[in-house]
Amino acid sequence: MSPTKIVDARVLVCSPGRNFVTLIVQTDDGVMGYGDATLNGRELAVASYLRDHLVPLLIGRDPSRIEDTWQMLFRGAYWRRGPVTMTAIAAVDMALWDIKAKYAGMPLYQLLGGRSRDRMLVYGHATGRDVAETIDAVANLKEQGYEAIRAQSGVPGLEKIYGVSQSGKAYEPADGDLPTTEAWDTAAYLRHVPQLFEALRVKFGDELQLLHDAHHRLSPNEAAQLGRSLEPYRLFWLEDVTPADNPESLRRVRTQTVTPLAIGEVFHSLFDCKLLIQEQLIDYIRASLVHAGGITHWRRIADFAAIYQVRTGCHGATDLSPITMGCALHVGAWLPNFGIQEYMPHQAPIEDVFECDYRFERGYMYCGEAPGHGVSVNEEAASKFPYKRAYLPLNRLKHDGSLWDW
Ligand code: CS2
Ligand code: MG
Repeated sequence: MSPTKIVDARVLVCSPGRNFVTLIVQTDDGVMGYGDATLNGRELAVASYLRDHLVPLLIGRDPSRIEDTWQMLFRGAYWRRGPVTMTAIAAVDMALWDIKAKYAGMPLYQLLGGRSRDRMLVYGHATGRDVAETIDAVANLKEQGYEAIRAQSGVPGLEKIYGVSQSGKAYEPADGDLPTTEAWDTAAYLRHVPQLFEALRVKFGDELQLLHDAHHRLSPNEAAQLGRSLEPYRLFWLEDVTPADNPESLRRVRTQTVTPLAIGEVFHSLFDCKLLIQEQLIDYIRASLVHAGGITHWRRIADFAAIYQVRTGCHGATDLSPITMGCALHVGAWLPNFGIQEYMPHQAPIEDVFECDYRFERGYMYCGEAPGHGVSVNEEAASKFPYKRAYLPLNRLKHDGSLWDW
């Protein structure tokens, strides 16, 4: 059976614990496709882009023409790229792949070329206000079977820092109604991180894969210093050392350290990561399916990366909805150069709204066998969780209050 046309496309904004934007596309014979359109802290801009500008273009189209629709939305708009545009296009793309796979009666990975692996290695987040708390958090994840763990800890002298929850609950990358402010001190951070990893290696030995995220806060020279000082602890990767705007910064870092580098959660397209991949300045590309144009564009990034021996490490923070995770796992099951998948479990009451057929077990994730990407949304349940404005925090230098990279 082949679908003929799209009869409805609606945008759902809900906040079951945090904000998510979902595009629901429906065909004339009632098949539904779901796409994630969540851009943390700027959710309504994407909702409007979809409702006001893309939905009118979708009604009446043949949903099986995924490539042509992608080309129309990307090249046809004249104004290309940018996080809002690429997130909106991604939502349409995911929904259309979901529909195609449902018509085929196959799980999405089959349409992409079938399985290359049985399961996807994931890394979890261990955070603590100090080294001792981070050690406990790592021990807890190890206990759950994680083989790869990202470790972040509070830095002495800094009250609050990226990735570390103050409440003792899981860290959520979103603040309240208005942003809070964190204070930053690069020298204190550079002194502290090697001590954290020294303590972790002493405690857990050599086998555990350890990762760390510097969240775009260092200059190329500082990043090179950090990479070198972490070499004895053999990280799986060091993430986002410098701001992603200047890819050529990584040239300096790369020649100064052999610590593996990962970057890309703020990238929107292949054009953002082309130089990094081509010059082999990174080991892992971390763009997300939702912010980099969906399955159609993301697999082009991954294929391009494969030529240069760069593997993938898809962004998987809780500000991406389960739909993005479902798609990432199907792509991961097929992708020859898959590296690892980030996994931050969503918190309750998200399971009231999103139904997912993927699962986590002892350090790995498994995508389901249901036709499509395996994630759907209960619209009635979603309506009980209205949108709540929420911002990411701001970061300012501790000594003079000037704004710094977040
Ligand atoms: C992050 C995110 O997962 C990561 O590596 O750096 O938590 C990031 O801060 C958020 O996705 C921002 O929305
Ligand atoms: Mg990150």
